[in-house]
Amino acid sequence: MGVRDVTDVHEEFDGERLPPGQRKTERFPVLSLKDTPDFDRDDWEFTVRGAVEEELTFSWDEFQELPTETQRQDFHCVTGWSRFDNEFRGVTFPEIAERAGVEDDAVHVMFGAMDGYSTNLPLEECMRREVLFVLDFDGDPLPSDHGGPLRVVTPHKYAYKGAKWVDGVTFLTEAERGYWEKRGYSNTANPWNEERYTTL
Ligand SMILES: Nc1nc2c(c(=O)[nH]1)N[C@H]1C(S)=C(S)[C@@H](COP(=O)(O)O)O[C@H]1N2
Ligand SMILES: [Mo]
Repeated sequence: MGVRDVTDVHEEFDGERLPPGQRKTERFPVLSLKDTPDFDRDDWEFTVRGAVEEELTFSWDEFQELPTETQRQDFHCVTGWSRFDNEFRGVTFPEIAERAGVEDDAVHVMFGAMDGYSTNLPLEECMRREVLFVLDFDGDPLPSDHGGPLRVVTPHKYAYKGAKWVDGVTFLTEAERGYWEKRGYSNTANPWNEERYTTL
């Protein structure tokens, strides 16, 4: 199976590969609000809820049955570093959405996580194959500090739009804000426009 290279996503936003005000790093810093949550594969559950035709629940084993793809992606942190060429294997957002059947009135999405974090995006900004529910990073299971066993990545947005330890998605008929979006980080988070903070 090949690797889909999506490191050209910046072209869509008329920007350079390295967004303005970012520094390229080879390291992969960990940024978490709280401690890394414990993962017990027997208790783990992933739910799809809200404005869908069928609410879904996946056990760990069931989630492993979903089709995955491997992509090469860049990662931009709002605190000013970018890490290029990360290889992520995961399930695409559209794959999950299609299985649940998104209702016509759904316009927005909220991601939930095992540490209580949440983050939101408009539906159309999620219905992109590079929005991945990541299982593996550079060929190995995603390290727990980086959100393993499952996290979201959003290479078209600053990385706080990607929930680590993601355990559910809710389709919404009205926009809502997640953890950082309520606390001053930009709701839109486009790195090529430097949408870092909400100006109040
Ligand atoms: N569940 C959860 N997801 C999260 C966070 C968090 O604290 N909890 N931090 C966010 C922020 S602010 C960033 S920059 C990235 C950091 O990912 P990393 O620790 O793998 O670098 O995860 C995002 N997703
Ligand atoms: Mo962040």
